[in-house]
Amino acid sequence: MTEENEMAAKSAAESNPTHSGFVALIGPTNAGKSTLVNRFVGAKVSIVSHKVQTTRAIVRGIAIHNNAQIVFMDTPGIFKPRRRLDRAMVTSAWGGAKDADLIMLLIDSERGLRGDAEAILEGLKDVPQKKILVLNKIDRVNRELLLAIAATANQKVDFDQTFMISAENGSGCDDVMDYLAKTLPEGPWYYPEDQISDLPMRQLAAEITREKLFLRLHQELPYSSHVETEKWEERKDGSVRIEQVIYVERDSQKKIALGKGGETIKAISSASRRELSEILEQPVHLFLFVKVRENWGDDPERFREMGLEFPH
Ligand SMILES: Nc1nc2c(ncn2[C@@H]2O[C@H](COP(=O)(O)OP(=O)(O)OP(=O)(O)O)[C@@H](O)[C@H]2O)c(=O)[nH]1
Ligand SMILES: [Mg+2]
Repeated sequence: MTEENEMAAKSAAESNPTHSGFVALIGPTNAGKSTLVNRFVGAKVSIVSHKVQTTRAIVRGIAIHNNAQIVFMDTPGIFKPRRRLDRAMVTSAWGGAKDADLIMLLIDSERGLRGDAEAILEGLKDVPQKKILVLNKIDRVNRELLLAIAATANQKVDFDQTFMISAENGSGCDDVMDYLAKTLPEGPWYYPEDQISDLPMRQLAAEITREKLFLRLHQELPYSSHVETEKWEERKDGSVRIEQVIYVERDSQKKIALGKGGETIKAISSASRRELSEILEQPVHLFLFVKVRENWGDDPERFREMGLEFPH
């Protein structure tokens, strides 16, 4: 570079400095937090389902917008915990908020502020970071209702801004990104430019299978199960062999997970395999084993696998 070019580059960098920071997405379960993180990142980094309590631990999704690198922390939904796993999930969500530069409260506009949302607003009052309110699923409700929710929430918590979006169809999402890119502090980026998540591939693969399980199984079963990747073998022919274990709590659950003639597990396996080979861009041989482990919900090792603190 000539001296002149170097000076020009330096002054461009000074007038357009990089920004970076951590944004925690918190909210009631099923508000659309994971859907929104995937949209911001532009790839699937966190699993989504129509069921509550899909996300179990914090997933970081990394996006670049203008000259900012924005690290989104997708957190488990906040609800009234019953089991030990519930408590660990809710604790991890509030922990994510504590670690963030900025907190985004995501509300399902159709459900409004009843129940868990009210308790979260109460909890946010004393949180010192800058907070924004994001009303999601605006494709489902009318404008008057949105304005009413925004007014009530803003009376309770001092939000810097309110946005109205649809994580599903993308409307309003660019405005949020513009705001974040200029509001996050100036500073160097935290991650390499091409990194989109902090989740190791083995764990993402387990999550993808867990998503298929959430979509296929019903009642208490999704909540009584847990997936771990046990083996990952790259083969000479360019394919990969992945072995995963689905833990359930009782033998009766194992029967349901397998299904008649194994048809349920086969459907879960082929849906997961298809998505994994798309993500990995290579052929995948997926082997799923269902094991009964009665008290996995009280086993510290399982919590560690998930990236959760074990609550005593
Ligand atoms: N109509 C509509 N549905 C949405 C929108 N955003 C998300 N959803 C749906 O809402 C459901 C929950 O989405 P998730 O992204 O899993 O919600 P979450 O907040 O991460 O949920 P937990 O991880 O369980 O706390 C899914 O069925 C999504 O497809 C939206 O803008 N409009
Ligand atoms: Mg989620």
